[in-house]
Amino acid sequence: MEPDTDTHDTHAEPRAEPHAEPHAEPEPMVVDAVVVGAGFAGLYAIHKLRSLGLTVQAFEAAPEVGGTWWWNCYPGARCDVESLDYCYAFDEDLMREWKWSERFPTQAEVLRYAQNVADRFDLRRHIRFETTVTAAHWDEQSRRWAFDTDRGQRVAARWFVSAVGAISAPNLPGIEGLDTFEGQVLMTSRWPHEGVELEGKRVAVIGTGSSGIQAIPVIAQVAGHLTVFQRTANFSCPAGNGPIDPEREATVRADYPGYRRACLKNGAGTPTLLLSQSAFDLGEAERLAAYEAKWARGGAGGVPALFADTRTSLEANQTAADFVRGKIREIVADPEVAESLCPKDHPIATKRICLDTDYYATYNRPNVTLVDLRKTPIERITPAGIATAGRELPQDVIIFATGFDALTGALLRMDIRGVGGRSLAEAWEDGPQTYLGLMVAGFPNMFTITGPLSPSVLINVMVAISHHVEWIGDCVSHMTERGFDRIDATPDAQAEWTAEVQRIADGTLFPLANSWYNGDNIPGKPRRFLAYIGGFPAYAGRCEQVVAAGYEGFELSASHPVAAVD
Ligand code: N01
Repeated sequence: MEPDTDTHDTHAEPRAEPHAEPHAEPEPMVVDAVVVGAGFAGLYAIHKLRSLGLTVQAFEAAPEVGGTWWWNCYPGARCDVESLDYCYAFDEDLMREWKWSERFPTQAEVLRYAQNVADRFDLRRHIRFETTVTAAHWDEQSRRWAFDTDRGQRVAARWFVSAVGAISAPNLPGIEGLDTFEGQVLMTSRWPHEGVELEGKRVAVIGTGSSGIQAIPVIAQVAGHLTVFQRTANFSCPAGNGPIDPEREATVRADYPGYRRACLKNGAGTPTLLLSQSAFDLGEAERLAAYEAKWARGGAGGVPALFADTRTSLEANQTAADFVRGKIREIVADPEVAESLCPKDHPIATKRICLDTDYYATYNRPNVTLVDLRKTPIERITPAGIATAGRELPQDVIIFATGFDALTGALLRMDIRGVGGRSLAEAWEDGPQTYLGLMVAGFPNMFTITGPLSPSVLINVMVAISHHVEWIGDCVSHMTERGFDRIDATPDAQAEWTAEVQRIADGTLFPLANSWYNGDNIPGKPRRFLAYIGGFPAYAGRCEQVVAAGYEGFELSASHPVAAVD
């Protein structure tokens, strides 16, 4: 589908042309708000801000809407939140009319949903596709942000809404010799939309997180031989995917808004799964039966979702971890391979739990080999393949499923400069600091949807996105009605929030894992827990309190004297 780049926001003047002469200094286009990114966060932000009467310009690096669901079209890509939960709730007609086909939607189906939303609400005319925002600089005098793009556009806006995504900046590890490889190199996070011929080929997958674990069983069905290079064994539970259950669908649809409101009362913004607070509230036989039933039913959160103390007590955690390790040993025929696949270096669910379809059984196929990098690390990539432990494993294709520079990566890849020209990179030298994950002190009028230190990646992200977009919309309305044109988080409020997020995480087992939640996967990234783990209701309650107390922890001001408004 071709984007309509010529039908831009009609209120925005003067208009910048997409391909400016290299040395020309075009006048910036002035709009009320710039939205960076046109995934689910960006689409809803455009819709919301436009509905407030604001002029909006959005930029999107991809040629289409959908964000992560555009880029991650690798074989087997699928959402691990149930389709009935993975959708917007702001429009009842949309909720009623859109029909999902499976319990867990494929990437293609989620992308179609995003495209449908863009068309239904006529959002494309606000978006410049295939355009990356390279810089955003705050100008104190005009109280506006000035943006530059890789296509030479210059835009100025009062409001800067970042919708860049929490898990969107790919991580390609610098493995020696990669540039000498004569075969094809692919990344799950940048999969070619025209598809890739893997039939009969020698394929290597590096990485066994959610992306690798989804892709491996599907690739194994077509590859001549698949070699999986595993650095850390990961816990995975069955997704239990299938056609959507008509009975459940009918129950949810009977009162969809009510169902969503009920979900918001749960920590993850999805239907509650907890059987009990503690795994030890049940006797051993009863607990095992509960784990068995959950394993058979599949779905959200896997086995660890049954008891609250899986996240906080090593003993409770071990009961779930042992159960899953037992399943791996049952499923995988070769005991040595099974042992390599059994995670032993982190408590279960302290790295994001994976949901799979036939992942462990895939290792019983004659055309699949597991290379345990803990025993035989990758030495280098050669022109013909991958060398480990003194032998070369020839490959036609190497697929990197090596994850993302999560939460901070996409923001830091732009040159963002706030008050006094201070860069975001400088401000976050020791790790991200934010107030509520929504704003960064010293970067006025910049909102970060699902930003660092908000619940974002720990809850149903559609809930996280919707909450942030609505909070930002209310804030902008509040300011506009009162004639305010500048809002900034105070350094004190930010410091308190940043410390609180870490303190709550330190009360759980999460810091025990080497994971992207802690920034461990990116060399040199400061170690800090990157998301608020206190659950959605507590977080949303806090955001509400802040507003009720007159935007406590924020400074709101006007460049001109304003009349009092009740
Ligand atoms: O990335 P990951 P992902 N040499 O970081 C390995 C969401 N998501 O794209 O663990 C060898 O989890 C790395 O090893 P280690 C979801 O939130 C959702 O899979 O660092 N290996 C790990 O095995 C998820 O958590 C969905 O030791 C290297 C893997 O690469 C998040 O995105 C689907 C390496 C990376 O795993 C990220 O998932 C997909 C190296 N140099 C993703 N560097 C669904 O909705 C890294 N690795 C289902």
